[in-house]
Amino acid sequence: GSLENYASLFKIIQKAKPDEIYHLAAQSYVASSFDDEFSTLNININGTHYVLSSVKELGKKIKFYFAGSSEMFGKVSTKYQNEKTPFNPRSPYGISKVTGYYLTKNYREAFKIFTSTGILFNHESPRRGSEFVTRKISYGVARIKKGLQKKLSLGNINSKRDWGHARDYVNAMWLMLQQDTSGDYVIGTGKEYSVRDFADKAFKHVGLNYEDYVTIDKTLMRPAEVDTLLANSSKAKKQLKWQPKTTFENLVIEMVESDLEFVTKFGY
Ligand code: F7E
Repeated sequence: GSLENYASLFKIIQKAKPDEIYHLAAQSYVASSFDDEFSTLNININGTHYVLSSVKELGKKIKFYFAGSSEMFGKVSTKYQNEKTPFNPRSPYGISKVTGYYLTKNYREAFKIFTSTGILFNHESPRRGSEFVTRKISYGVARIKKGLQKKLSLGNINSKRDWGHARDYVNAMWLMLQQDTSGDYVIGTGKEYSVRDFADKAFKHVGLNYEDYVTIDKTLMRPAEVDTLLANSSKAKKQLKWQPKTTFENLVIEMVESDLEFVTKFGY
């Protein structure tokens, strides 16, 4: 199916007769959303609306999960963000997710459909695409260690994120749809590290110093940056009994180890 095509989504949902829908599909790369605002807004907003509308039209008791994002908080004025923190998005991507959040909420309130939004902070793993900074670093470190690359160019290495492991976060999504009532949940680790910290740990893991390899490329800086994001997941911990299991250190090591294995096996 295509998020740009209501009929295709409707037909798939009609045919599959799902009990639960996890709507994760989107143009999810924040930097690209500045280059092509129109596609990002069209795909992310209309795509979400099409899935929600199909659920409503099909009249089945489908539980719906919407992938919200910490990018909805954007430029924050509080150290920690929870479900009550005001949204202040800084990118077309963030704006599209705020709209998706309100669409999801409105279908819950107006049509009594079980719809929940997970406001997920950055979640990483070896499966992350290399356009995102964590995988760019882990892959770059592996290539540098194996002599395939000399330098790693990055943008704003001072920006801070609450990085968790995708495996833990998928578990949170599933838990949200196993509840008796729907709602919104902030999902993060409650710990914050900079891009620089990630690079430092990743290079250290293979016995190198990031300062000898990282170069700063100003063209990788965003027109409007989100400097810091840090989750307060008390609601999820209490209501979903959810706890993140992977530490930042283990996340970095898992990603670097996986890329070392990849580079050794395929040679690129
Ligand atoms: O950037 C900085 C960059 O592209 C993280 C998506 O899954 O999480 C993700 O969004 C930070 C930013 O992820 C480079 O400026 C420095 O401050 O890995 P990212 P993101 O923008 O935080 C949220 C929760 C989502 O919902 C999104 O879909 O790292 N940074 N140097 C860089 N970022 C990239 N990509 N490349 C660099 O070279």
